[in-house]
Amino acid sequence: MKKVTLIVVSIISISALLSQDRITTRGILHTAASVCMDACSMFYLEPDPGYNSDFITYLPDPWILMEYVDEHVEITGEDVWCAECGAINVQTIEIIGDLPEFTITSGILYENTENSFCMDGCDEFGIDPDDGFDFQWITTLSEPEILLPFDGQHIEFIGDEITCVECTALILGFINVLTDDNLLINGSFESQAEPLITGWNYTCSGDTETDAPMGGGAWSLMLESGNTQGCFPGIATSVLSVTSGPGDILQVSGWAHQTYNYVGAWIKLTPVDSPETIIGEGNSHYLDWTSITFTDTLLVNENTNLQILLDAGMTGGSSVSWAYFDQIVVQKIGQMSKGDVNADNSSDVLDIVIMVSIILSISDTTPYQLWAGDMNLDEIIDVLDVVQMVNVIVGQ
Ligand SMILES: [Ca+2]
Ligand SMILES: [Ca+2]
Ligand SMILES: [Ca+2]
Repeated sequence: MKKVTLIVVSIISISALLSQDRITTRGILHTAASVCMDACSMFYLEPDPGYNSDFITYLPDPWILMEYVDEHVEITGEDVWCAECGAINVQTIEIIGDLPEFTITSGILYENTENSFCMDGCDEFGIDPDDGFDFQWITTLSEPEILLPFDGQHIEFIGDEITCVECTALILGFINVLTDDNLLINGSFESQAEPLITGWNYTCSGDTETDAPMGGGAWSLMLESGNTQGCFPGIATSVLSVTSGPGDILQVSGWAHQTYNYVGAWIKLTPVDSPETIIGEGNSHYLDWTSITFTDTLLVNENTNLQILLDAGMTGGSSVSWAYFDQIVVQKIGQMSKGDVNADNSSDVLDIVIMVSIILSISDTTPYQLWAGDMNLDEIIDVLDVVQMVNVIVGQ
């Protein structure tokens, strides 16, 4: 009888080995309430974004894992099945830090084209600090082209302090561009190298993650795609800090990437109370960070509260995908006015000529022309608008 049992066990372990892949996971290790009364359910992992929550064990001696409790760890292992529960059986476990210790400063970056003060080339760039921050030299170790695109910009600089022959300087860790006229409060999902989610709402899962494009600092938003058999839509929204007005020209820019081919990641500008009305949008379905920019004129007749809507796309069935977003910037870059039908920044007889040709159906009407020529806000252009336009010109 014993012999037979042994044979059965060995067959199970061979088939298990054939189907097992090495698993890597990350998160905070906790002790678990023993739901299964076996060695598999003594510990569980509170996972980092993108990883699964699992029971964790080390079958030869689970108690060894006590020293990793409450630590942020990376684990490799294999799936095992105990009497009642499954777990990941640890092969390697390592305590990992969230981010190295960095020095953080904030201010205007400039290239040091004056004589070198340091005689060791460590003063290639400087930072004119904001209140509350110290002056710092910044070195690229003779690769200034890395920082030249940010020359003159207001940035957070997050770097390692190094000592050269004569000076101390920071070398590059991360740059987070601070866009002072950004109408979004928290478009980079961080402040001073700490993750920040302030100002954003989601429908499904979302969290900050250390994956950012150049100029986007250290953190981005990792947003779960919608799933037709789970939570959807996979969106996050943030309301602009000021109300937008008729004719405002808004430029939206940002970075996005997907983790699964053929699922998109969209940045959209919509009214807060009508998110299905897309004022402007851009998207990426690439796995690498992609820059997205679009510009739109707000063709409305009343002040409107707008929001940025980040859309992580949609998958079906068991597919899971995540989209990453960062450095979302919304700027008002111009203003169009009622009456300026030909968009030359003045209202005059040339605009009336176009309005008349529209009324006589001589020319097609663009959405902008319809908005600009509709002086009396009744959504058509007719002689009443021309009369009002004449009054405006005569009254100037
Ligand atoms: Ca960021
Ligand atoms: Ca005009
Ligand atoms: Ca009208």
